Amino acid sequence: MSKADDHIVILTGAGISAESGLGTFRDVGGLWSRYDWRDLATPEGFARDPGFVLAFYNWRRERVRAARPNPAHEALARLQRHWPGRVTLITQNVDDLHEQAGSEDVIHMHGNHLGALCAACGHRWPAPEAMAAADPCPACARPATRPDVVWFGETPCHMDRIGAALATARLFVSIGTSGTVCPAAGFAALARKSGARTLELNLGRSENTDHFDEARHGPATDLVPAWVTALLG
Ligand code: BV8
Repeated sequence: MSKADDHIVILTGAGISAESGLGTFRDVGGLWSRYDWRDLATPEGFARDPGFVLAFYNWRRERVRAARPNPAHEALARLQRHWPGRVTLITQNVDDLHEQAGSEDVIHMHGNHLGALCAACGHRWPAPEAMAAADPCPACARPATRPDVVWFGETPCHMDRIGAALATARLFVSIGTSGTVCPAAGFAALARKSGARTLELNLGRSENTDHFDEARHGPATDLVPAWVTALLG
């Protein structure tokens, strides 16, 4: 593949940031094996105990601040710079390591934790270092501050853009995701339906490895730079 009209669509998950020291969700010792996602990643959990949820996201925001992009993030930024065709980068991650590596126009379908959202009026603003439930919204002044991330049962962001990208993909590549969470878990099958070739780069078999024409298993910092170098020749 090297034609200028070849559109590559990439989906990343927590696994691409694992070697930057950020935890994944469903691996052994992952976040959802230590905390109950119903308490921390649902609107109901936030309504029950906003302080607990905000403390969790403050802690994760602090860890992202200390993290640096790894060679897998850097390789994708290199691909975006040098590939003659379109590259659409979709991430389920709420960290900003793709942007720190130089990637542009990253589609954060589950939001991004550098943003704050008012649960009352929908106003968005840059997240403070530490978010507190009593923080007044800069627009409506009501104490309804929450992280600008998508929780379970909420609608993912940019789904129109994502659907349009999957419909014109020639190659769909999934990197570092367990293929557990919908609708992202269905993207490979959608891309395939539009005639795309599908490739999985993941530490191990994901829940939807069978949706892929090819699967390479190993650490992202090995697989992704090698794949990008081979693609760019
Ligand atoms: C939606 C918040 C409708 C942000 C997260 C029953 C009840 C309720 C809901 C549902 C239900 N059944 C289905 C649903 C829908 C639900 C869902 O899918 N639930 C599943 C779990 C059953 N989905 C939703 O609710 C979504 N909304 O469906 O709305 C809709 C749909 C379409 C259009 C309009 C409306 C919203 C989902 C968002 C949930 N938000 N977190 C945050 O705090 O981060 S969940 C969490 O999971 C994160 O967002 C994360 O991004 C996401 C996916 O996880 P992964 O990234 O894949 O991480 P994981 O740990 O699972 O896997 C890591 C992988 O990396 C592993 O495979 C591992 O092997 C690999 N790896 C590890 N190290 C490395 C590596 N790979 C390479 N190199 C390494 N070094």
